[in-house]
Amino acid sequence: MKRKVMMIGMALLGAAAVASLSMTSAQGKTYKIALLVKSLGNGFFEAARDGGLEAAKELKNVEVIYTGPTTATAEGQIELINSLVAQKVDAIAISANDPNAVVAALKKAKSRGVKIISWDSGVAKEARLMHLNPSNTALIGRKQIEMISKTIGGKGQIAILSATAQATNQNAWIAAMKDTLKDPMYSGLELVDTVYGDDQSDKSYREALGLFSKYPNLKGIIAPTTVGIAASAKAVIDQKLVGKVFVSGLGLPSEMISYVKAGSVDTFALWNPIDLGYSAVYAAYQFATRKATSKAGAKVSIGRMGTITLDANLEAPMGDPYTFNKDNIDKFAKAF
Ligand code: RAM
Repeated sequence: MKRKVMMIGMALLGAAAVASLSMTSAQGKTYKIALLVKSLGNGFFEAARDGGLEAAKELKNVEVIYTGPTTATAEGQIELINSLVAQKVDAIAISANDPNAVVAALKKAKSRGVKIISWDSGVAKEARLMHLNPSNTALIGRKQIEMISKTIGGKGQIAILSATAQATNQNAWIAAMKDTLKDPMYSGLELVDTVYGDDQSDKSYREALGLFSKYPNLKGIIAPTTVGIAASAKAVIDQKLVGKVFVSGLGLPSEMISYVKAGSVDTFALWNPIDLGYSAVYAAYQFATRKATSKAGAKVSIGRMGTITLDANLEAPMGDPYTFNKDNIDKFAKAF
């Protein structure tokens, strides 16, 4: 993926790499906004970082600090939250590995004047000013059942291969999938298992192999994670199960293109992660500069993506997901 990013600062923050773009306006303050992700080395978050840097460039008086632990753990994020407070950031936009475990650290940050929002994977309401969902949660869940059902002809065993067991976003999507499965329309699908690859390629790959041996009649895997879907699709090919087991879920077109062409994936979905990172930084800036308020019905600008309205839970979706298949993947794989 070709991305035009200006990285003029690379430093180490604990175990985490930090990319920063500083654009100081002629006069006045530069706002330090941390984009704290679940883990480094994940293409989804790298695309979101590029969107965040784009927002910083547009807003001019923003420095984005992109950071995350090396593995997707709450402990790693807590350490980073404490470091960010010491660095006197103005805002933290977090995609959380656990909705509750990071709350105490975030509250401490808040008491030091740091504005907290969550995006992608949320934190408990008490610890944030708002949460930016990529899309509507129920819709994302339903979509994934629809996709696999269509591919396998509405019949057979399916399994879910998720990220970490505590991930707020995956757990909400899995709950929505289970709700969708209650629809008589999907009575031919049998959900046999849910396993966790922790957003690590090798663990996800091993979990996929485990599913193949435990369920010889398995027809489909839904992986609501960009790491899990790519690892599962590779496992299907390596095990020569193309045509027998199909993988669907949420993935990056740039990472999935070869699997779609090889036939282990028919359709999958995602929103634009660049837009999501852009929107997260833009929204965090609105709170840091006191242009937005944290209350139900309040409107928050997300720049070129428009304006979102906070619901009773102080959440808002960015937009609708896209669906990818062999007919459109070439075009999208160039973007993210
Ligand atoms: C992984 C992460 C992320 C999720 C995507 C779909 O990259 O778990 O939080 O939104 O998948």
